Amino acid sequence: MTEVDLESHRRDVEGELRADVRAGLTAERKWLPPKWFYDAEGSELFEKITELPEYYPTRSEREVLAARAGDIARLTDAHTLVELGSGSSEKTRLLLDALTEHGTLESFVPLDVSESALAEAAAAITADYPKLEVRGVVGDFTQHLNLLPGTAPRVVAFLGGTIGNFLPEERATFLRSVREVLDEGEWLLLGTDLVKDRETLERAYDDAAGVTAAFNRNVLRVINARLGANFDLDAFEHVSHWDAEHEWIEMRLRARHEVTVAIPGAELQVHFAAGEHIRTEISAKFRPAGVEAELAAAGFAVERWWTDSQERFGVSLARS
Ligand code: AVJ
Repeated sequence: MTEVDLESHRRDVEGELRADVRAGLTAERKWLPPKWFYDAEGSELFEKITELPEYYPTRSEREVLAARAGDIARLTDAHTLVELGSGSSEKTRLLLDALTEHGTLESFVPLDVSESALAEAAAAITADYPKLEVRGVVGDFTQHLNLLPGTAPRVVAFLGGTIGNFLPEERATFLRSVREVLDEGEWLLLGTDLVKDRETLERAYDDAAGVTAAFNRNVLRVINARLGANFDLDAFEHVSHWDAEHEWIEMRLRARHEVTVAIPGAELQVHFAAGEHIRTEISAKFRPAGVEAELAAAGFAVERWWTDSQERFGVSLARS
């Protein structure tokens, strides 16, 4: 495989995990941030999720990007494509192809918390786009936006519906911080999964093959590995719940029976009552008017709004 240089802004991963575990597992209602799913194994499990029959968002978004990549290239004249939470960058190739053909693109800047996923993606893109400058950044998109390289005009792509992992207030803060690092006339390309019936949504997060369940439990394996904890993964049941009031999917790990877990690396003992759960992820679903309003509140003007043929997933192209 091609070797690539990555720039890393993740300085104290153990310390960050320790702080998150202490905050989340001592709370009245236990929770953990979803970014800890994505070690090498978790990133691979997520790639498998994207291929599941029940998990439609990846296919729906790909349909939109395949149809609109040429429009995106023409409208933006992008010199730099930045991708936040890039993972495998598989769908991004549609954008790279269109922007390369359009003739403006100079560099690609994928940013991800998973060094393994990023290294693999950056190497594959470097090999397949020899004229492109690829500058992978290992980092957290809530912390490391101000360090993004590349010449203007830039397009910041935040795809897959990952914005749905934020709570509404965090979302507003995040969108404003993206707007702040961009100059006037630069772009945000945002993927948002749309509100739909409960069954489709809950099944997308609870597949028959159990891949999402393994992905969910992976956060416990990460805590075991990094903080020396003794979570028994079989003691926790995977739950996918559509919260119709907040319009988000909530993934939970529910204790099948009473259990006490030791987490030496966080100097913590955590007690679970039978049936008590940890909220491990929210995945908010959107309505078109809501997306536009949130982008406007952050200082973006939506220039284009596209959906797939089944109107399951929306993609906004917004201008700073
Ligand atoms: C990568 C955050 C977009 O919320 O749909 C998939 C993660 N979690 N199945 C999503 C996920 C469970 C995914 N994102």
